[in-house]
Amino acid sequence: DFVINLLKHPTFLNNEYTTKFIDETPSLFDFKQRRDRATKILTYLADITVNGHPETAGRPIPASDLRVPVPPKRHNETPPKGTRQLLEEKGPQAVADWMLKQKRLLITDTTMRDGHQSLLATRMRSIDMINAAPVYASNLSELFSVECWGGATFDVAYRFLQECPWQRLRDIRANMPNVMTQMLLRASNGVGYTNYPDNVVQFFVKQAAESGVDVFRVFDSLNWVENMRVAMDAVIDSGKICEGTICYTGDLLDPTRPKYDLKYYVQMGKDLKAAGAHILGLKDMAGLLKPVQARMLIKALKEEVGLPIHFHTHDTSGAAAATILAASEAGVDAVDAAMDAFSGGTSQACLGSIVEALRFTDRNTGLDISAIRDMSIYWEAVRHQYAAFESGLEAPASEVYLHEMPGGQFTNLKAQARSLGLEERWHEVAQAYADVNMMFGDIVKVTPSSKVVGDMALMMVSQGLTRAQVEDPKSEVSFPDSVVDMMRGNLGQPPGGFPDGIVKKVLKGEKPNTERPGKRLPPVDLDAVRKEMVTKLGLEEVDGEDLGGYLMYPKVFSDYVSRHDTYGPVRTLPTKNFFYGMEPGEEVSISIDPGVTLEVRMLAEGETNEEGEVKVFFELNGQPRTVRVPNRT
Ligand code: BTN
Ligand code: 3PY
Ligand code: ZN
Repeated sequence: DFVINLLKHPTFLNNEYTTKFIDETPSLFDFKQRRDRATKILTYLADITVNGHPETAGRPIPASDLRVPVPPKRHNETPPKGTRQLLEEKGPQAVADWMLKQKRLLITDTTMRDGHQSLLATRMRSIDMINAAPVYASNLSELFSVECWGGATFDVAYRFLQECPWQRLRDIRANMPNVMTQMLLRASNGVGYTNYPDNVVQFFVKQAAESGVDVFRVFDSLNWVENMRVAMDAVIDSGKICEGTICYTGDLLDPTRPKYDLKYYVQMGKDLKAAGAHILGLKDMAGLLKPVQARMLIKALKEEVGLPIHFHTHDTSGAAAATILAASEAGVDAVDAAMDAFSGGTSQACLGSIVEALRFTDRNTGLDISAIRDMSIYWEAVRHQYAAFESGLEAPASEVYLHEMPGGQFTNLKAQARSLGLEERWHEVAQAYADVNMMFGDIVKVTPSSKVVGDMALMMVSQGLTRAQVEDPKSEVSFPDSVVDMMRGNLGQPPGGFPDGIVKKVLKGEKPNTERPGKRLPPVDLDAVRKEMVTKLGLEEVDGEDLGGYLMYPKVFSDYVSRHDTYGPVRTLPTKNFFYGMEPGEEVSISIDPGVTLEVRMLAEGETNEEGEVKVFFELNGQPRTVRVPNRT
């Protein structure tokens, strides 16, 4: 076994072998561990083959003639230098200065984060991203950045995909060394749904920077700059790019909602600049910014703040491209778009079409349109594998201007409504969502404040309550926990505070905390948490990445560890097999480590015995292997 390991090791294969290599490569002695991992993966494949994946049950099935996603050919062996080299060599301020000097419109590709978060309930697996990353490096090196981390992807990776989000980040980084990676950070809410103690936020940012994030888009779910400083300072200290971000809501020309007008946004932009932002993010999470307003807003921010501006929007209304082109004319520096196959609807606007629209103009993006087409053909095949997670939004919807739901929440809330039997009453949910917003004082709705509004709206529709009934001091209403939490001040304060009436009603006289939540949260003893993880989870050692996972989501992370113990590194499975198992006669190659590949052939499924167990017969690297799993069907 030792010799076989040696012969297959990439270092040996590359003729870089010395005896020191044997001393320094304990994995050569890992054959027992590897056999264990193979058994675990076979157990997973057997279980899914027999019982199906719990998440795809009852959902649409991918077409039987599913095209295997094959990444396009790379145009070069050595990727050209990109924005990452600029950051590494000259630092974050140099990147910001460079942005201001560009004539072209800079583009961020969101396919690997917001694209699938908004279209496929965040279910894209790492393997489908890592296979694309080298092609991005070679063929799309003119991109400003690739958004591939943060937001909901962190939690979903552990919780539903049984994989480590940090490893995803490291693998993308290693395969795409020249384009900056970008993440979405919910300021003091980290990548979670509640404010964390300051030292947790600081630790998380530091680890994310070390593991490979270059650009941090930092926003607060109530647009409270005060509550963004800890995260922004941590990003600045790490030497990475701090994109301090304004969340856009409402309509800045609507005379009935004067709270969020041009003056408001310009002031927030100035505050973010004063707080140290290198770039000003403009995050239109619901896709509400209209072309005329975009022209006004971008122009005012450019003139009065002076930072490079990075604009993010969603295409729920169908009008995102018009807004992006208006923003481009007004001088916006960078915009987000998703590769064609992952664009439109609740996702971003179509990247290829924006590139085409600007071609032959003075804002030509410099991206190779044929490389985009080739890449999108790959993404199309990837998307088809996730048919079970499609939301089925059929057409653009101007209703978004009524409810103002973020693109990343829309499909989720719809699924929640379905599970409560309210799918038929979706338009009532949309109206209730708008009513709740006004009842809460017209707030920014973005994770986590959007979840609070959604919880309240669903409750009102399912219990048949109107806004007037909820607000009536004489009626008895039991509010969702998340609403109580927000009114207590645990997510911070919106501009002007929450209306007194609703605070009194929700808190039943309890006094809210209107200070920054982090000010009251005691620091977490990180060493004690590491020790707790060793004893509770049976881990030998706890690195910063695992600690970061546990600090954000103790239960989700613990469940991930215990499933990993049973099923091994299932992130290495092709997506089709991860969700649907194998068919008799099917063969797959599973690369569990660089240079270590399992060749698995599924032979047959046996009968179920009296104990309710099934034998599943495989060939593993040519040797017969049998796995027994419970039959739960
Ligand atoms: C997940 O993280 O939920 C997906 C991977 C683990 C699912 C396995 S499949 C067999 C077993 N039965 C379940 O319902 N879950 C686990
Ligand atoms: C997130 O926080 O995940 C978002 O996408 C907000 O828009
Ligand atoms: Zn978004």
